[in-house]
Amino acid sequence: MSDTKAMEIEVLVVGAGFGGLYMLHRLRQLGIAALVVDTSADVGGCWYWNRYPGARCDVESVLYSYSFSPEIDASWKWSERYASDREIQAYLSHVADLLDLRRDIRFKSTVSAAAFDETNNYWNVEIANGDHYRARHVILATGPLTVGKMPEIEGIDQFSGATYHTANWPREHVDLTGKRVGVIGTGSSGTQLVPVVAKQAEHLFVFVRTPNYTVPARNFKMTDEHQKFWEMHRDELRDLQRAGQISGSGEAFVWDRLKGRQFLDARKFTPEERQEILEERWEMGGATVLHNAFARVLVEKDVNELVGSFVRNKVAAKVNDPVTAEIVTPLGYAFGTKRLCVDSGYYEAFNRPNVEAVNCRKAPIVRISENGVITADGTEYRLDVIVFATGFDAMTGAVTKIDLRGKGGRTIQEAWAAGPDNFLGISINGFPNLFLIGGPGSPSALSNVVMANEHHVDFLADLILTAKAKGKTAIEPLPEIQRGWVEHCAEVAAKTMLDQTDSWYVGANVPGKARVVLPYTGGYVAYKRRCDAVTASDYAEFGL
Ligand code: NA7
Repeated sequence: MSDTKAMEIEVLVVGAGFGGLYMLHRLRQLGIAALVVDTSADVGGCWYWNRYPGARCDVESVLYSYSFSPEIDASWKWSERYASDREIQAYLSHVADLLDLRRDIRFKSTVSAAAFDETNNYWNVEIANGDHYRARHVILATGPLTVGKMPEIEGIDQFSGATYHTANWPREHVDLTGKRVGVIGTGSSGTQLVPVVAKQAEHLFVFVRTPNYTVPARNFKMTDEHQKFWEMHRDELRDLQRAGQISGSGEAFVWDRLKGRQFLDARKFTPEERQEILEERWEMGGATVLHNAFARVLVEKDVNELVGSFVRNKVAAKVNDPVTAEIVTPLGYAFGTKRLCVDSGYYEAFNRPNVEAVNCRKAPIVRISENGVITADGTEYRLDVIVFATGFDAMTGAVTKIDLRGKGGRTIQEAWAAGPDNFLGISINGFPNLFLIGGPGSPSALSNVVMANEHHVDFLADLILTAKAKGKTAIEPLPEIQRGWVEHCAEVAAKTMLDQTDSWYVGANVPGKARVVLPYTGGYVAYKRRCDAVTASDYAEFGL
C-alpha cells in the first residue's frame, strides 16, 4: 500500500446497486458513518452495466423494487410489467436523489485490495485510483451477477470485427444494422437479446450449446388499472413475498388467479388436469408461475419431467423448422436446474429468414478466427460482430477478484479453495468485520433479490449496532457455527437436482471453481427463520 493518507470511515460499502444504496441509507438512519464506493460512474449496480439490447429483469417490476419506504413507492410508477435495464437504473437514480445518497458515494472507485489489520481491528482498503480507506467494517454489496465471464475459446483475440459482452455493453449506441452478428450463449442474456438483434442484423447466427428452458414473459405496458391494482394489493403482496409465498417473477399481476393454487401436489391430478394447470400458467407468463405450479419440481424426477416435457412441446409448436426446433429444444437435463429464462419472442425469432441456429452440441466452437467463428465440423461463420452472452462468475466472482486478506494474511482464495465457506451468506470466519450482501449460502437468486437485500441490510445494520453497543470491535462467525451452516447448505442442496446440471448455480461455468451449489436451497422462509434466531440469541453465533 502506498503512503497516501488513508481516509477514515466507520463502514465502507462496496457497490451502489440495490444492496449498497439501502445499506448506506440504513446506516445513516442509525447514525453510523458510511461511504459507498463503486466502479461505475453512477448508481445501478448490475443494471448500470447490463445494457444489452432486450435487457430486462425477469422479476415483475412492482416486486423488484424497495419495500422499506412509502415515500419511494409514492414517487415512482413503473411503466411495464417487467422493467428494462434503463428503467431500473432510472429508478435507483431516483432513489439516490430522493434519499440524498450521492454525497456519500464515490464513483469510479474500484476496490483492488483490502487487508485486515488484526492489531487495531480495521480494514485497510486500497482503491485502484490511489485512494485509501481505513474502515472498521467493509460490506461487499457487489451483487451475485456482476463479473462477466468470457469463454475460453482459442483465438478469441484474433477476431477483426467488434466484440461485446452482454454484462458490459457499451453506453453509446451500437448499430447492428446490416451486420452479420454471431451470438454465443443462450441463457437469460442471450434469449433476451436474440429477438431484438434479429430485427437489426442482416444475418444472425445463434450458437446454441445447451438450450435453456424459457417461458414467455407476456410483458405489458402498465395502465392506470394495473397501477390501481398494485396500489390496492401492494401491502398484501409484499407480506406474501416476505413470508416466502411468492417471489415475484410473474406473480403480482396474476395473484388473484393463482391464490391458493401454487405448489399443487401433481399426483392428485389427472394428466388432462395437469396439462390444463400448466397451460393456464404458460398463458400468464413468468418463470415462477410455471416453476411453482407443482410442489417438489426440483426434487422429484417425475414432477420435473412433467413440467420439462410441457415446455419442450411448446418449443416444437413455436419453431417452424423441425431441425431448428431440435437445436433450441432443452434436453438432457432437468427443468429449472439451469435458471429458467423469461423471454419475449425468443423462439419466434428463429422463424425469421435472417436467423440461424448453430448446433454447438453437434459441432462445438473450436476457434475464433480473424473472420468469425469456426466449429468442429470445419465451418467458418463469417461475422462482423460477436456478442458473448456467456454469463458471469456468479456469486463469488466479485469477491474473489479483490485481493482480500483476512486474519494472518490469509487470502480469500485460500479460504474458499474448496468452496465459499461462510455463515448465512453474510460473514466469513477469519475475515472479521467483512460482510457480504446476498453472498453464497444465502437464497440470493432463488429468492427475490431486492427483498433478500433489504433483509440482509437490516440484519447487518442491527449486528453492527449491537457490536458497537457491546464495545466489540471484531465480528466474525464462530468456526463451528460456520461449519454447521456450510454442512446444512450442502445437505439441503443434495436433496435437489441442482447439482446434477452444469450451470452458474454450481460454478460449473468457471474452470477451476469449486463445485458447490451456491445459493441456499432450503427456501427463504427457513433461511430467515435462522437469521431471526441469530438475532434473538443476541448474535451469540458471532461471539457477541
Ligand atoms: P448463463 O445463464 O450462464 O448463460 C451463458 C451461456 O453461454 C450458456 O448458454 C452457455 O452454454 C453459453 N456458453 C458459454 N461458453 C460457451 C462456448 N464456449 N460455446 C457455446 N456456448 C457457450 O448467463 P446469462 O448472462 O445468460 O444469465 C446469467 C443470469 O443473469 C441469469 O440466470 C439471470 O439470473 C440473470 P452452456 O449452458 O454452458 O452449455
